[in-house]
Amino acid sequence: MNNIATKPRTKVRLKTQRPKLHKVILINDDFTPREFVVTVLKAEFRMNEDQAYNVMITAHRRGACVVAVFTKDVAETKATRGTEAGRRKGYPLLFTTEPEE
Ligand code: TYC
Repeated sequence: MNNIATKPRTKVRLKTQRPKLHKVILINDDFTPREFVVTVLKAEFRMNEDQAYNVMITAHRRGACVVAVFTKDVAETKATRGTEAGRRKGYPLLFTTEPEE
């Protein structure tokens, strides 16, 4: 076969498939104690005291703070677990998720 006629002219570059990441967002409220928010962040998101305090105080001051990004399933599970931890204590603590751009 004629090599010149059959050789593809464009190289196919396969892009690596990466799952879209989702942000877990901590929402401020007026009722959940600061220390409890820190405890939940440490337990559910494996943060140390300083990391958890900084996320908590940022949400407190600005209204919300991105906690971390995960695949969709993990983000939703962690947000639900964090929200439920507050609910068990009667607090309105809320974690939401949204896809990253
Ligand atoms: N605003 C709360 C308080 O003053 C503390 C708090 C911070 C609650 C962050 C929720 O996502 C939150 N006790």
